Amino acid sequence: GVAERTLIAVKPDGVQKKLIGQIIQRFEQRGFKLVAMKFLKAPEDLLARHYHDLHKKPFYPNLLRYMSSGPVVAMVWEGHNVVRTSRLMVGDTNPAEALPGTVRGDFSVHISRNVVHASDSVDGAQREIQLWFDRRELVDWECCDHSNTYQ
Ligand code: YYY
Ligand code: MG
Repeated sequence: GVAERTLIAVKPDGVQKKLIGQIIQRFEQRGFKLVAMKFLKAPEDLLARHYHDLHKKPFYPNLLRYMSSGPVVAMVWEGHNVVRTSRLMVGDTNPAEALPGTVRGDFSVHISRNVVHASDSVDGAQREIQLWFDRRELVDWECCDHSNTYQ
């Protein structure tokens, strides 16, 4: 089977705040492997499917408006425990609770503009990756530092 993968996205506020490079850098430096990446204005139907579990929440209309307000960077990252480790790197959903050193804890203050998305489970990640990427967009390559990252 394929190693664990997750969907990370720099949200429109993260793009506007010029954080794309810094966010990518954190995942690269941690030792995860980039599998796919694209820059796009997410279509409304994609966002609706991405957030379908939240469609009854009071914040849902604002969430979709925000996520479609500008371009995002969608990425697939791979590695040992990448789903859980990414959630730790991204920090609490509410930036007020996100620890310093996390993406949200370093770059955001309000839950409605929390800079980045990270899948919250391995199953959720698989669903989201299929939603955002065609199978052919997932790049098969050897990461030269593999033996320095893993046993
Ligand atoms: O997975 P995560 O992004 O950390 O949080 P979710 O509970 O999946 O909510 C998705 C998204 O919705 C969150 O990143 C911000 C927004 N949101 C909000 O605007 N207000 C809330 N009370 C809860 C979530
Ligand atoms: Mg979520």
